[in-house]
Amino acid sequence: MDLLQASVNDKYLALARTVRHYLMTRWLETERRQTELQSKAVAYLSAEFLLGRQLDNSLLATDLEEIAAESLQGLGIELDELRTVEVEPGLGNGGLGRLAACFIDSLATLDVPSIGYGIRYEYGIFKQTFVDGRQVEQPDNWLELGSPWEFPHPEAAVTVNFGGHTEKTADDDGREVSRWVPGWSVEGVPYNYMVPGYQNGRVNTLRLWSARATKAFDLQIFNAGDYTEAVRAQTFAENISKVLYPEDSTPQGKELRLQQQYFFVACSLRNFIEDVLPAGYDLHKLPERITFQLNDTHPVIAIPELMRILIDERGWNWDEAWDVTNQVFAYTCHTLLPEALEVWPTSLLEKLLPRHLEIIYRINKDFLARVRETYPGDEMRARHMSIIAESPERAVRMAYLATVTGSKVNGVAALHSQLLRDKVLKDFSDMEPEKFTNVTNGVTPRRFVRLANPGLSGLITEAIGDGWVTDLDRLSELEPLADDSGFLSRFREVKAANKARFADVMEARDGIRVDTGTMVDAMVKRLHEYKRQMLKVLHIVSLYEQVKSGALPIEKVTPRTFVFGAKAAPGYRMAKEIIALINAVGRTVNDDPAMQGRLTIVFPPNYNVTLAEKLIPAADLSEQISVAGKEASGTGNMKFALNGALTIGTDDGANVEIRELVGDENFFLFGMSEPEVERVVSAGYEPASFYDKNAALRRALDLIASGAFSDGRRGEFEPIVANLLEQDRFLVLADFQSYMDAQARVDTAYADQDAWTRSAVLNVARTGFFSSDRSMRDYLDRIWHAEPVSIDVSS
Ligand code: 26Y
Repeated sequence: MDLLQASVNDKYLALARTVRHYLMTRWLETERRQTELQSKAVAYLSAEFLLGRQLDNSLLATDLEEIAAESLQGLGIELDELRTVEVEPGLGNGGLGRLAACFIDSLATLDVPSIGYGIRYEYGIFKQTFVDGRQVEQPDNWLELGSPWEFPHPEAAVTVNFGGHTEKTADDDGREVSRWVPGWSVEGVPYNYMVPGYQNGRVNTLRLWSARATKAFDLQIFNAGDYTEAVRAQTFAENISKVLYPEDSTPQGKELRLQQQYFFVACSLRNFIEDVLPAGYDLHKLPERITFQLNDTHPVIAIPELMRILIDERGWNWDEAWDVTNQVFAYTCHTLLPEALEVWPTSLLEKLLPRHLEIIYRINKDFLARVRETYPGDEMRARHMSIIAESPERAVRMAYLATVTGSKVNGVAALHSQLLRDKVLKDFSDMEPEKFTNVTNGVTPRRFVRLANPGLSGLITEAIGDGWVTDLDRLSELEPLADDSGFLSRFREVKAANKARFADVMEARDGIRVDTGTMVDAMVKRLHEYKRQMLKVLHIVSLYEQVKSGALPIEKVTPRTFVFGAKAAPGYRMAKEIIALINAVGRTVNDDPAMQGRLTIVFPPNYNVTLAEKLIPAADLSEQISVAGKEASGTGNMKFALNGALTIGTDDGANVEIRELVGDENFFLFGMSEPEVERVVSAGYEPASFYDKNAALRRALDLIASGAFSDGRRGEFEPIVANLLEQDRFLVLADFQSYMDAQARVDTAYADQDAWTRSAVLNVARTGFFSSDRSMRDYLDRIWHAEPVSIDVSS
């Protein structure tokens, strides 16, 4: 095509194809090496991979950025313009999906043979828009303009069965065996993505599955002459990979979701066993060759699937199959909310996966026998530990199935893993303590420092060299520079430039004005009551109320830009109300001349990885304010700290470890600890008593209830206020004063810019621990026991 006629998208696609072509040789070489060596590998099974844009990451991994920019310039094309047209693949909800993306980046960079398995959703996480301040969801048609980073392999499609029934027959030796007679099937088509290591010549694979109707299915109906029915069947099959479920933490017992889970897991196991392993591989040796890491319970149906393959398809006996299955799976739990633990009704499993249900029953029977042997006469314990729940309906507890089967079970931060052992999975940990371990989460420094923050990266590299990009502990060498005034002022300049860049993005993206002279105070994460965006709202409303009532002179208010980014699950009523409230408060406060632009609220819609990369480097303050004991880890907290924001946070998730590392004096701790929360709740928490006792809190809540943010309509936010006064499950009111006090300390600290910048530098210097490279090393040591294999780059 003629360059003059090429659209920006054409040019972007051309560049993407050039870069991927360059990576291809390395990809093939990586695969050749693995075929030759058959080293132990890791398969990361995850229903979500929240990848973010690919072009920048690929240019960095290949070190082609400079060359690309120059050659494009020669053609009169700006690389920066091409970057911005890429639509990010939003194939995840939030933390869990983004973590998977960080992990595969680190595995490739550490030279570990590994493969990611997931679903190629045609529609990713919905696009969030606001209409009158309320969230309205739009489909995310991310494939619309073409997707240059994927390689479809329709010729390698695999068949996945569903439904039908089981039959009892006898095997050759006359033993009774069960046989699955499926009712219907679909095909899974693999789409491969390259996962390049950072400038090391390794390119691993991410294999995402897309569903389509089977030929047999088509043919059958074609022969029956029912065209309409044939097309309907097609649609039915393709629905399986159509859309990412946007609920997080509230599992919906939806049949389609179970279909998705089994679909991708069945495709992945079959692909690994039949296509990745060499022909004739002795599956008894499987544990030497692979660990299947289960990213939460979403892929746990892989456990009975492997048992079924070994027993029904390979003719193994139960004990042999169990022995291998036991060794190849490990399970990561990402939650502490009891309501977030997935449970599948046996009635649904019976209908969709009858043979798997039988296998689960048998696993449970053997397990309960072990429990009774260990704890004779303790029937209560056996009932509690059963993989099968009996009420409210008979259902399979997927977390228990994973715990019973997995070689290891890990939580995602030190506190979280401790709470898993002490509470959520206590009986299991008492019985098999050595099974439980912790691996604190991490984030990839390539995307979230090197790419997102070129200014800071340049400054760091100038000071300590560029080794930090793959060895983030080396950031500690920056520590002495926290007392170097020259370094501090350059650090401040970088922050200022990042704020200017963020302001430009906000203007271009949403027409939102950001005052770069203010403190950027950011709270970005899914909207959830336990994360407590409400607490932040009460802080803002209270400041506003104090200014309006004359209690606080406006000149005393530290100029702040409060940035919110948050999607609510479409069916989560209260979360959506809170979004509406944030926007309503924003409108009122931003438009009030009395505020003189000192307090500004910006809530860009559709917060995603791409926006995170612009916001995080610009932030001064990171809000990590969940009620203690509910946020498993958090990973945004790590990204902010690494980019030199100070944290205001509770003693929750990985905040605990961040604070330990950066030091109390560089962290604004507030709120009840987890044991305190526990005590308050069991003593019978009465939120209204805090309202009664605390005048500032009362005034803030009354102001919301008065209609001040809803054009006088008093009922508008009544559900929120009533919920806080009557229930307040997440202790917002109980922590309010402590939070206000901590925010006052933030203001005081921020007033001394030298001291603040020093703290910011120390945050960077002391948080190298949170590299996902370190997380991967921990998984390798504690769970996977696989070794790096280097790829010869000269080829
Ligand atoms: C079952 C379905 C409804 C479901 C879908 C997505 C359930 C959960 C999720 C996602 C959970 C998630 O993102 N959890 C977060 O995982 C992060 C990575 O470990 C943690 O940092 C974070 O604290 C946790 O909330």
